[in-house]
Amino acid sequence: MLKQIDHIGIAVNDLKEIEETLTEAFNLFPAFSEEVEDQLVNVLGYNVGESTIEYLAPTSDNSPVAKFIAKRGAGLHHIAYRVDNLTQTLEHLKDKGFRLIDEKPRNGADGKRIAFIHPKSSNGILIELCEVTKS
Ligand code: CMX
Repeated sequence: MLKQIDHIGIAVNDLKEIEETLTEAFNLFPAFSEEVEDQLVNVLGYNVGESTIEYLAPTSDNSPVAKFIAKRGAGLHHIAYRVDNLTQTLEHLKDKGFRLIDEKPRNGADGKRIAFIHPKSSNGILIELCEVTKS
């Protein structure tokens, strides 16, 4: 059902600082940078080999990422798994009794459709499921 780890999400206060550090340390440049209005975050995405890291900064005090940083500090926020059919995967999890944050796919960064499983239902780790829609 899971194809691969799509990305790791890291909550930060300041994307500019992250960008400067990664450029200075590794000569690494972002693969994409965008605001995801639906999630109240700005996202800076890096590809490292076959892996992707998304740095997330809140765009409002109401952002889930702002609440996360206030409560737990900056750091690992979620793991995202890629699936073939997100709607079907959500139905499967719902049938199994998992607590879903999103019962239907929403728009995420990098043109993907995304949905989250509540961390209370997944051993305290926030899991994102995502489906790649662009070719
Ligand atoms: N990982 C693990 N646990 C988390 C968490 C995270 N990222 N975020 C919150 N929690 C925990 C809290 O610590 C808290 O646990 P305790 O009750 O044991 O203290 C519990 O979840 C409830 O947290 P809360 O602070 O009361 O916050 P909310 O209930 O308002 O929201 C959550 C929590 C997970 C439902 C909300 O953050 C959410 O909807 N997340 C999904 C969307 C999201 O994170 N979007 C940003 C990224 C978007 C992107 O990648 O594009």
